[in-house]
Amino acid sequence: MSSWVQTSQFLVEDVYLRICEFDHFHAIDAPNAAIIYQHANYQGKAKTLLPGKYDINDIGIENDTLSSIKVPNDWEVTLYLHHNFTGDTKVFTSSSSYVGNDFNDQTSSFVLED
Ligand SMILES: [Ca+2]
Repeated sequence: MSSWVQTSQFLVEDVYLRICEFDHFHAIDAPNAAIIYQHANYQGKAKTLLPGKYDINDIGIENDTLSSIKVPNDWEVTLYLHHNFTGDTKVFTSSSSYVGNDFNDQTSSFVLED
């Protein structure tokens, strides 16, 4: 916490999260954030998220609707079929315009690692 750089980064993330909270429908591209989408091909409701662990119930997206994801290069996304990071998983290391028949409209929690 002693360096200016760290403090600055926290401020940027705080402002950024406020923007995301405000705009659920038109999520913004950012170099260090992921975007999850309600429909395939990056369509429908969207939510921009920083790295972290998310349960669908906590982020204002309906359960079992996620269909596509945009992530920066080298990120790892793990989708879980059920809440609380349980059930079958599927891992992505790049953006996916369709998460596949096995996970379409079935994700209930997920982890974003940068
Ligand atoms: Ca969907």
